[in-house]
Amino acid sequence: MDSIKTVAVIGLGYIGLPTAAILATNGLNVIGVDVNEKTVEAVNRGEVPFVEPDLAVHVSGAVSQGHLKAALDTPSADAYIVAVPTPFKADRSADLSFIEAAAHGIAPQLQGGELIILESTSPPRATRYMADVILGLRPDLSIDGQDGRPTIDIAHCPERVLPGRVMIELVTNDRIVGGVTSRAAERAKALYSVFCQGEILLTDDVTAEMAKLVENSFRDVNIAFANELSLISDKLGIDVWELIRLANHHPRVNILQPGPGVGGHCIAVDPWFIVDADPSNSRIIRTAREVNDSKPGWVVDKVLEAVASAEDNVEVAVLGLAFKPNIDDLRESPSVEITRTLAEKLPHHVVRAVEPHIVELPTALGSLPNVRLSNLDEALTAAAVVVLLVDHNEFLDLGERLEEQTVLDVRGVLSR
Ligand code: SAJ
Repeated sequence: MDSIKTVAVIGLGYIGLPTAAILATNGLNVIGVDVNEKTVEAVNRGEVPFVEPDLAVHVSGAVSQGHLKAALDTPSADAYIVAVPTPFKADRSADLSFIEAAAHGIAPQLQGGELIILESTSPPRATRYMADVILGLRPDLSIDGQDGRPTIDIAHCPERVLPGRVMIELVTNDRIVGGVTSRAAERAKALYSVFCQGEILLTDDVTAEMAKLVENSFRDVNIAFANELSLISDKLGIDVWELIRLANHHPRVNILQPGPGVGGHCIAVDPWFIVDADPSNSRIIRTAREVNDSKPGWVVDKVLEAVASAEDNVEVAVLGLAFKPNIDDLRESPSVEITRTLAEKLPHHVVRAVEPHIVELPTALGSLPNVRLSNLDEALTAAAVVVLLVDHNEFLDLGERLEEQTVLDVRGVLSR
């Protein structure tokens, strides 16, 4: 149906590079564009600038076959996929400056007939905003052929892959494709069909933007419910883990697990885009964010209470810094925030952080004189107060080794 032979992927991060590589290994000519010179050089050598299972073999194969190249400037192409960051600003609205910059790179290259897809997680109407920026720079083009102007097709196709399983989920997950026009959606579907074996579901651009945000908000709201139960249970003096286990025996109840708060750069961010789009109606979504964001502070207060009722200068062991089990990713991790706050509030106590997946503390912790990266044995021997923050496999069978210390089990590991 389509004559797409060359694709430019703007942004060679966790999503852009895997997408570029998989398109290239499926025979398309792909040029990856990034502002980071080191990333461009690494990809052109066939190397990968970050760790993701199976990505390296795809990139080196595609580069050596001549199907994948990287560049600093946006080239002319038949299709463009924009996969740049959309962080949130201090007022929690989305920062669209990277999308604007991508649009400025693409606009001068267009001749009419191109397909432009936004993949970045975006607030409602960001795709239309990108279209407006491009058409503002290129008034000779149009979306609908009005006044005989050549057309461009614009769609949103949010990524939904789980880090660590990207190369598998890119192929197997269903995808939502939202077109600014139905022709744009059909063309985007044809392009993703090159590698996606899941169902490709078509809708409009704003519904596609919201679908991605809603998926992550659904998780956030349900985790907030579990975190709220953990506070109420603590007040009532009952075990929240037992409570949830019992309630989940009901055929229509499935409560998630409480924890130290929500980490990562998706679930803790995306709900704010919905709140920003409609503040007065997003009451549950906003409250859920606030409940989850307040959980690290509650954990800190509990640890401070335990330390206050122990002898002077006891050491504190914090088990786990990653934002979820069995990974090394510390980004937006509530455990890092808890460890930092504890170290600041307890300047005369040693805080031992145990994180089997890292060899060096992140700067936020390494710069504090009383934080040490310790192995598990050292920490359990030295500390009188132990805080279990991440359910890494290494921490699942500690039962007998935690009998002497005061233990705060924030993940319910000991109740399993
Ligand atoms: N968490 C809890 N209790 C739970 C489940 C999770 O406290 O019962 C916490 C985790 O410990 C972690 C955070 O939530 O701190 C998020 O972890 P996660 O594994 O639920 O999700 P992410 O952030 O790694 O990936 C999510 C996924 N979205 C959904 O499951 C709806 C993924 O599919 C998306 O592609 C990704 O966000 C993204 O890029 O948006």
